[in-house]
Amino acid sequence: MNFELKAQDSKSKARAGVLTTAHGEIQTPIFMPVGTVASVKAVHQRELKEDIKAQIILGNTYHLYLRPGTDIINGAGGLHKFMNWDRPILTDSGGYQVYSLSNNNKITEEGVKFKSHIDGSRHFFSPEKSMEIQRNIGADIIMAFDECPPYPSTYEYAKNSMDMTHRWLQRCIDWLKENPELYGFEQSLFPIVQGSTYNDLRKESAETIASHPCDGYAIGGLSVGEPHDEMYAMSDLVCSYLPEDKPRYLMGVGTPANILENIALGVDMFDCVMPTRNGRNGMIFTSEGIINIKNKKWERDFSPLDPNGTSFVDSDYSKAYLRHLFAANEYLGRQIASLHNLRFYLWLVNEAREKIIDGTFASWKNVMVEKLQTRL
Ligand code: PRF
Repeated sequence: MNFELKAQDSKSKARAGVLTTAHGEIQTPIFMPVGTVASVKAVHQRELKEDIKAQIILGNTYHLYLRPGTDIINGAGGLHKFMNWDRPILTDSGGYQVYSLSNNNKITEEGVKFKSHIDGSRHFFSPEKSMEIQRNIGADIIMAFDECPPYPSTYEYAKNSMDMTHRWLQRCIDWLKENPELYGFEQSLFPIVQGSTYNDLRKESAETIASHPCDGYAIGGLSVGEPHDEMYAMSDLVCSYLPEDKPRYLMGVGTPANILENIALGVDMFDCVMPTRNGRNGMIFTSEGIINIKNKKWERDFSPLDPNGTSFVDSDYSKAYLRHLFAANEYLGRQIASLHNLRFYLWLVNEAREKIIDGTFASWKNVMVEKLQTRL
């Protein structure tokens, strides 16, 4: 894997780059649609490529391990083949989803015991197990097994958890050294910085993580309930200790405004369920602000869904029509909203990239952030 910086903004810490993987190039900054169970909910792979212009998507170890199971994905020849997606894939390592979804999970030095959210069956993840599953899934970027402490956490909890995440990282690295790739292409391990909202822990974690030579580095443990300013402060601090010449991935962030603010701090990669999950709930993100399409206000608004939008649904359908689909609980409403929102997120990061390259990012960002937070 190779990362090349193409431009750096002079008025902020924003960067534009190209990340090259075995399944093609990724232009950064980039947003990665979430395809938890080998499906980006309500959108086809063809739409993802041709309409949304997704360059990389995300899968989840936790979900894919429980269903369909490692054996079936391996039998298909890996996730790319199983789901017919030939562009890059990143998988999260499983821990975060265990903490947020499973019942009765128990974290020890060895790993995490948990009960499936699907059928209550008992399972165990460790750093080694997560690496084994991620080898079988076969994503281009695989994530280290970490613990994301809840917010707020005491200093003591955050410190112990961070130290364990660092020990777990070494176990991931050791296991990968002994166990080569299964499908003949490179898989890059991204380690994850933790440390909750404590400056000294974040610094220590970033320095520890950065001491391992990796193709990219992730920032975890943010967007878990802390105020936005605190998230930005942590992200800024961590970026200052991560290598300049490697991509930085902020996990699970966020709103369009959060993404632009973090690009300005030097983050290159993002993922979030918001465009799809909130989209299925009727929330439409546009360059002028946020629309709740279920609102009665749109009942007779026959204007295009998003006159500035860059996907076909933006001009093909009106606000009134999409509102009707939601009112009638039609599948198509959720499909249109998901496609629109994902295209909007991909458009937004690409605009950011172009502004970084032409030197106008910082002032553009400030204008956009205001608009993006407006409720229409
Ligand atoms: N760790 C992992 N995945 C994550 C997170 C984390 O801290 C977050 C936090 N926002 C989202 N996804 N492994």
